Amino acid sequence: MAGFFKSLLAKFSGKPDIDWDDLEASLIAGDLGPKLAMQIVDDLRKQGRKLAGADIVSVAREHVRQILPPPQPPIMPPADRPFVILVVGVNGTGKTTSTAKLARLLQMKGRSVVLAAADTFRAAAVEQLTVWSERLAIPLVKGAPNCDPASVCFDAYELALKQSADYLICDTAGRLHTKHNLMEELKKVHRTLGRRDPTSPHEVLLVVDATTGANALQQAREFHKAIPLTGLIVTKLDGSGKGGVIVAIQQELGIPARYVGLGEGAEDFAAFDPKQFVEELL
Ligand SMILES: Nc1nc2c(ncn2[C@@H]2O[C@H](COP(=O)(O)OP(=O)(O)OP(=O)(O)O)[C@@H](O)[C@H]2O)c(=O)[nH]1
Ligand SMILES: [Mg+2]
Repeated sequence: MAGFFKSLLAKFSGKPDIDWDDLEASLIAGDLGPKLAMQIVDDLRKQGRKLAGADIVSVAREHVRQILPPPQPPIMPPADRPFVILVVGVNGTGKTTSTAKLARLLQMKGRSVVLAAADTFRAAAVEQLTVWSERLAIPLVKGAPNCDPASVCFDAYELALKQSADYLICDTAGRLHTKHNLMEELKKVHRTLGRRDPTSPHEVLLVVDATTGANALQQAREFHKAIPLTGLIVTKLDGSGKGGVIVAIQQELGIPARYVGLGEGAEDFAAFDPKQFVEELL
């Protein structure tokens, strides 16, 4: 995906005049969202001088830089409780893979993790996480097929507490944000995780697939209405997705990107770095 700015530069360099509609369309195609696209175009037009491709890129970059906040420290749990991360999103965005990758990342930092397989819908989903948990040697709590995902999360919380684990990460089933009953189920999972510690879950991470572009913004809006999201995991940035949706979601909803998925391998995962994103990825 790297190269959105590069493609802008190539497209608008060496032209006698800027085609403003074309520029706005290109910015929207980069998933930056119509609002930001308009702001960037307005800003450039106001300059009232002859502009080169490099000017377009530097103005766009500056706008993006101002929208992305410096990484904020998350809310911390009480000292004797696990830090709880709830992973949510629509089907197939990369929740289970990201749950495992995040567990691995924390494990590499010397932290202990417990996993909850709260996708009780599909047997294959539990198996998928079981394979990861065995590979990483991380305890996994799972329930009977079709059992209540909230009860799996509750049991996993108890285990994390008992083992004095640093983190509990709960993988959930993919759900369409338009399905009312599934969103109610998610609210119950959220409430249940707060039973022993009202500050839990400390992070609710929405997993969005960068290749779905602007659709991810709509998913973020709807999930955020159901349960308060604290951050994003943006996956498949190794594909055709440009990652502009990170900027659009931050600008409209104030939800920051926390992690990025850069491939299918366990190591293709990193904490989101706004500076690197603006300078290299976008
Ligand atoms: N290229 C690439 N593939 C990814 C990335 N993250 C996940 N995938 C792939 O996306 C597919 C779906 O990943 P899952 O983790 O099963 O997605 P999920 O959100 O748990 O899916 P459901 O549980 O069915 O909703 C798998 O083939 C993953 O290997 C990524 O960052 N890059
Ligand atoms: Mg899954």
